[in-house]
Amino acid sequence: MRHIIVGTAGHIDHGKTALVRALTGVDTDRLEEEKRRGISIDLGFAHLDLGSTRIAFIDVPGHERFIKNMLAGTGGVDLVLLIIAADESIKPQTREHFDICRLLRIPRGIVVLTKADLVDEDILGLVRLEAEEFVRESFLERAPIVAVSATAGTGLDELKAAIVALSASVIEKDASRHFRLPIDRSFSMRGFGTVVTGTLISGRLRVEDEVEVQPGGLRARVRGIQTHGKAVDTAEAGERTAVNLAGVEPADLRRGLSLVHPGLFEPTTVIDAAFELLPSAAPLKHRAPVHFHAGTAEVEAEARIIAGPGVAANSVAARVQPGERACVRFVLREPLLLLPGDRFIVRMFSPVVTIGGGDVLDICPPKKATVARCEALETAARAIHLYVSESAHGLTMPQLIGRTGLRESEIKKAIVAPLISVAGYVVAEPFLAAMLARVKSTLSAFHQKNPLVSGLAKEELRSREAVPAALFDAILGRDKGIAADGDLVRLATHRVSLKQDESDASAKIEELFRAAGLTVPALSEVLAKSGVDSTRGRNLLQILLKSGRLLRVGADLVYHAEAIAELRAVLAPRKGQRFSVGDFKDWTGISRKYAIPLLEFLDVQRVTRRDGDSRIVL
Ligand SMILES: Nc1nc2c(ncn2[C@@H]2O[C@H](COP(=O)(O)OP(=O)(O)OP(=O)(O)O)[C@@H](O)[C@H]2O)c(=O)[nH]1
Ligand SMILES: [Mg+2]
Repeated sequence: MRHIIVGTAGHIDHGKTALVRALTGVDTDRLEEEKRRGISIDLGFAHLDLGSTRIAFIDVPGHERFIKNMLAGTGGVDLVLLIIAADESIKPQTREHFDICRLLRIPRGIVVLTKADLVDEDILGLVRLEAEEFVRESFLERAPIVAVSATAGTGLDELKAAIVALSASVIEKDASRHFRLPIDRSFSMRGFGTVVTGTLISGRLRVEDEVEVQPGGLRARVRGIQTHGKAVDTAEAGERTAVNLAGVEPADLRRGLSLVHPGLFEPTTVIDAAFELLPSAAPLKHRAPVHFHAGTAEVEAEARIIAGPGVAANSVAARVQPGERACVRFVLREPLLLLPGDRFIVRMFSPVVTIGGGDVLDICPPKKATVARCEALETAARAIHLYVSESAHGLTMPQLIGRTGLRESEIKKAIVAPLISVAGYVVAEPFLAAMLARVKSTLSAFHQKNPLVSGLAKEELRSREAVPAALFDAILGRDKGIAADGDLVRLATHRVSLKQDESDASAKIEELFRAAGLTVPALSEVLAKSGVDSTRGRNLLQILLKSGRLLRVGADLVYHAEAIAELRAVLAPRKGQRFSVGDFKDWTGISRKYAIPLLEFLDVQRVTRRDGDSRIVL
């Protein structure tokens, strides 16, 4: 089954609703007020199967006061029926609806001349010519023009055939993309609870899925799905979808919100966009207040013209001229869920008329933007490169998905030189190179100043660079010139080299400990005798400890390795023997003060094992 969404468009009273009813048998004017006034106010929905094509009709109101509602229905349309009443020809909302369809880039359509029964052949021929002229150089230039009468039933078969023929060229919306459902209705249904409807513009939805309502971030569970009035397990992109939700109240939901998969996207209040001002509009001024429509949503916004050649930044004199394209920032009064590539429509405040529309380029732009930057955003790979270069330390895959709306596989394709993936971050090579250069110069200065210290604390280096620990480790690991030794980082070439007086002192310290054997001297005493100042003395001690010639047994207790070897030799012949601290003192002549820390040290070394009050020689 092929699914296509067919929307109506056209001036009030031109027979849109009557045509949908003639085609489907459904009167989409359901509201009491619609029936009373004989006009459509809100969107109407009906469907029809033609062979293997399932057509969902979205009937829109023509009244200029309800363009807002018309816009909420026109976003996901694959094929538009541009309705022109044969007895009235082209009227203001014929133009405005047609402009909207062009700006939203609806890809195809059919011009339908309605109420053909009310005019003679000559007039019909004339209106046909006017219609041809009207759509010249637009997406409808070669579109079929079909004359119909909803009352007489003429032309309907020809129209159906034209719809089926054109639907063959509809590129189906992509079910493999991220799920998005802009809500166009929400209500409560007896026995079901909360229900929302909308055109599933991308991805797919399954019963029992968890969904997120954006903006707002509420979570809900999909209790049931209907498409075309039938319960289904899965709805796919391109289908009109009704979703029964558990966990949210009807009052939490309304037209303009979207359902998405949880945790992927954040709403935004500032976007940069490629904007097109209609030739019929007045020049657009910098900071003009506008109505911004995207998907089923509408918010008030301020248009800020982005500086470019001939346009000074934030200049009050900046203007977009009629018929021109420009880069424009929209500052939204309320957050909206938008993604790059979304189409939008802009309407003026007074008079409230459609003045233009465009493509969302960036949903999280930096404070200052330029035309060149906006232009770079038009290809995904360049946009990703830009986002990564502008970020503090690269972006993760979830961040890139949230920023671009692309799939992981598409983003991966865009990760080409100079971008690379490191520890879950996409970073730019120049950023890595600059960081490594900084780290090396810091290390080199540090070694120069502290030749006796083997390295600088990694955490100190990392916090200077302000990057996450895993990323920092991976970046350091990429450079053979840097050696990480536990928590210390050094240049790979750095060796602690002792000057003559230092190596004398080092030998002296070692000798003092060796000579002391198990009768351990106080540290301060040894350092005082070393002949160098206490800071250097402590550094030398560190080096000796690191080399293994001295061993740290307690906080202030150091033994020469030979003394410990001697102890092991005392214990070795007693393997398996149980002994007390007293025995140990007898065997070694060590006082109780030192026996305890030494035994604990030996426990750790697995020379002995503590067992209750006694120990066993291992
Ligand atoms: N004679 C004749 N009258 C028609 C035909 N189609 C619609 N009408 C009449 O025209 C009037 C308006 O028709 P609708 O279908 O409500 O027009 P619409 O375009 O949906 O109007 P809005 O939704 O308010 O923009 C109604 O009184 C219809 O009966 C037709 O083919 N022939
Ligand atoms: Mg109508």
